[in-house]
Amino acid sequence: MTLLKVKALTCEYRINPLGIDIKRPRFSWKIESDRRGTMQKAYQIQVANQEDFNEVLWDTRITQSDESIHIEYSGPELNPRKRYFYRVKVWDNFDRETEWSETAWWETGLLNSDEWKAEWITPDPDGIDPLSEPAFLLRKEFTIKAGISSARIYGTGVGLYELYLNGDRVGNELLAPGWTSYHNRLQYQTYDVTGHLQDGPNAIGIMLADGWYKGNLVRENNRNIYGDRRAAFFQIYVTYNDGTEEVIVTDNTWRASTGPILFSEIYHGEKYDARLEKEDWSQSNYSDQDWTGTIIQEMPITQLVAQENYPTRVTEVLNPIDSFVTPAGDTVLDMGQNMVGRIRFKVNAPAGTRIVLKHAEVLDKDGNIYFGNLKFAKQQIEYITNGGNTETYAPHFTFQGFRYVKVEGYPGQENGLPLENFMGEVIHSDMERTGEFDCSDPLVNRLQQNIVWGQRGNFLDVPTDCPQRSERLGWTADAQVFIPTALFNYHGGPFFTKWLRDLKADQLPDGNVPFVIPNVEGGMGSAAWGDAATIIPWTVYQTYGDKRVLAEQFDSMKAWVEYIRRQGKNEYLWNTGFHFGDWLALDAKENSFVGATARDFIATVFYSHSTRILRDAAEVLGRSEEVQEYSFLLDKIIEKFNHEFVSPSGRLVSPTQTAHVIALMFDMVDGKAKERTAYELNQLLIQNDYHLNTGFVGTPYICLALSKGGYHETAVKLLMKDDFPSWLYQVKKGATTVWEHWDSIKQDGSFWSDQMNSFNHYAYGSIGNWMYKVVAGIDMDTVLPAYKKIKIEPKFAGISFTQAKAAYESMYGRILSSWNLTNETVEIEVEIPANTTAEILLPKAHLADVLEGNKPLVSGDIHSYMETAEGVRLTIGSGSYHFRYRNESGLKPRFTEDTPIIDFLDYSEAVAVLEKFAPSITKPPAIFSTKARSLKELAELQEANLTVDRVKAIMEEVSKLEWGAVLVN
Ligand code: RAM
Repeated sequence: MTLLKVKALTCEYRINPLGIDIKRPRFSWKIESDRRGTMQKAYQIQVANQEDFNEVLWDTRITQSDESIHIEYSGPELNPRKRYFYRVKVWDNFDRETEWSETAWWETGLLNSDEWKAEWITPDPDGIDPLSEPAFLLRKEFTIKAGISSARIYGTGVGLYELYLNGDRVGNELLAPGWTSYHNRLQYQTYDVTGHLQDGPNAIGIMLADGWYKGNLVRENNRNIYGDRRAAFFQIYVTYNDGTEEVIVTDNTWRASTGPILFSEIYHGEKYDARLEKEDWSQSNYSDQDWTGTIIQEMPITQLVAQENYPTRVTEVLNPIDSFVTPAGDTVLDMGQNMVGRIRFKVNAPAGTRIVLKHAEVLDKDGNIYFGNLKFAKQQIEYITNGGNTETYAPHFTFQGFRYVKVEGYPGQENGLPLENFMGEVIHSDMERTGEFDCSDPLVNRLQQNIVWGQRGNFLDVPTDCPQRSERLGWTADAQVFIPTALFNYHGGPFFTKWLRDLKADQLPDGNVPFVIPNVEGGMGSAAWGDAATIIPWTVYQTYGDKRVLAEQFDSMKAWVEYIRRQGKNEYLWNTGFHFGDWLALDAKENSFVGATARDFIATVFYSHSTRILRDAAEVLGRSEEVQEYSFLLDKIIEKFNHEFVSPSGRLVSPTQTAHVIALMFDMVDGKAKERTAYELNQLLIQNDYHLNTGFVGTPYICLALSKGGYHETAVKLLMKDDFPSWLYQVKKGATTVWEHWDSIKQDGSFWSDQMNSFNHYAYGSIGNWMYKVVAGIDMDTVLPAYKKIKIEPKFAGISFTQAKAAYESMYGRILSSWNLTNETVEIEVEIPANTTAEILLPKAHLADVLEGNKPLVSGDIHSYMETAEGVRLTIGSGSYHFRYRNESGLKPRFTEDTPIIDFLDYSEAVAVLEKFAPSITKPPAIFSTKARSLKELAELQEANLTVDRVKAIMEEVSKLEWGAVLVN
């Protein structure tokens, strides 16, 4: 019996999605096989009304095809509010046939606006001031007959809501309905509440707060951006066993009140007086006599769309690692990680006790908690106890970005805080984790973790710049530079599909793109910012093979390129208008945010980049006229660019790192000019002792451009730098997320200006893409997107990396690339999912020398192989492979100042290593254990009385062994 199985069925990227309004949903699946080289030959999908598949609604029959992602439903028109079941079976190239997959389902939401019977309601202004701060409570009692078969709630609110039924919270989603371009698109959510209802009387309750809709956003006192009234819009469908149905909707029979939430704001936090809790307010038989009525609020419903993104949820709970009193006398909790979410705490105190939590990201150099960088955001939680019992509380309609929490008023805090009573709930869009990267360097691994934490903190329904200060906006460049990294770490299909629709909705009629999406800022039009309009759909398409996103966004992409084209006098250069330039680059003039790279240079490069993407998208979508049109435009832009910005001998007019980086990265130069650009870039880095000075525009691509231009060693050196400015500098300064500035904390421990200093900005985390793609070497042949044709080309460099490994869960399944270098051998492991093929490069390998699974290469599973100047190139089918060959890369873990210190676990292990590398040593010296990462650092640290001279002497000694352990006699 061999194994061939269809697994991981998804509909519109999701497992069993509830309440989607896509009329032709798409199915994807993965194939599990115990044979190498498995390809799908044919598939069959069946869709049925019932789980038993007795009546099949749509049957693709056996369809000869190797497609296993995004197969579009094309059966009879779908009904609203209905669950459909589907299953898949496949045949492979070994003539095997699978069983039917496990049955999966999706359920439609409301597919047309006329299915809405509800009204928008809000408290009667005669009873409750509609502009007042406290969160509203809305409730309604209703009676259900016996024999319910199912029940659903569809609903939404402006600003944010929480839903309750019969005293229980419904669902675990937070900050619903999420943030969109509200006037154009407002998401509604669907809840299966069958289990919440009971025969007889029931009650529904809704809490309603300001949120992004009408709370503070952007600048202080900038309120009511979308509207000044909160409102709710809900519809309950109860279906009975006999097929009859009952509908309960929001209307003016609902009752309204305020409750314990006196104030709740995204930036500022929440104020909650537990004494004002209305016990049982969402239960039946609660007396709401003293509540006020509700009125119908005239608001459109045509903007309603079913939830598109993954819901925002608590995805992890962190326990504080410490609490302490600062020199200024504040009692502070340390969560050990700069996180985004909220604190849940327990307390037992007399009624009326006021507990205040103030959240911050860092401590200043004196060890005091630092609130300066929050700008107007208060990030403050105030809780007033009800008294009597142990109370548990976490805020409802807000989130904080913090590692440290100043606690005031907690009973007995002068004797230390009971850590077990505090929990850090991490909150973000609940995406599937798809990528892992690790390597032999612990600081690089910490950087990778910081990048992931940066993504978690800033993927809270929209991709934001930062999660702590009074900003937290969907800055387009930040999202654009980070998306390649983001899509390695997490599945971002639904997340970006939603955001792109908002981008399209907020784009101006002339094609101009706002700085932030959803657009609450006003500004627009900068190069590298607006280009999110093309880069993001293209990256989503490449990563997931999602042609629909591309088709949906095509007009928006084109409008952006055409917008640029109309700017200024020269159709082929972009040298007018406002641009952020190489934002926050270190080659900026004193007191300027903008790096030295000429802004028209950057703008023209991005004009070309967007045009190329548009051309390629047109190609994918079969729009041949546009292919021609934009190929022509692209050629012209590149020609003009060379005329304007490149000297006849191939020198760039803008002599900065960033200019060289983007010219290389986006193929602006060719031939000799390209070689020279790469050479000059390398020179610029050598002159700068391998330190970068790039900003938002250059940083994401600097290592990619170096590796691509033939200077991979330089790229690695850049990453491995740990003094200012570098990625590892911040890691060494204790960062647990990625900073906005290279010097958010300066070398002397002081901070960059309060005005704009986020410790959780993912833009510079864009280096992650290079780590996955180049260091570990997981890439794709872009002609067949979504990793249908995988390319694995690891790149070794220096002794800093002796090992690297990346795994990525693609649409087809898991891809692995892992390599390990020793003095003698190179080992490379790869995993290729079924229904894909891969091209592998074994760098610096000789054919005669390569073993796969301990055997010489033979054709078969290995489709082809040949020796080239770079090494052995192979094409293989799916499966796991283990290659081994002699290390002739010239990259041996030899000994230098930067040699990592190997931590031996025990004495016998050390002896074994010594025996292996220095057979002549009979009596091994003592093993020195140190916190230093390299000898150089050890010398700096002067641990255990080791003077620099002593370290040097040891280095000499050890260098003979070609091994990096620190050994002292
Ligand atoms: C800052 C944001 C963002 C950047 C803009 C230009 O306010 O934090 O990172 O894109 O400026």
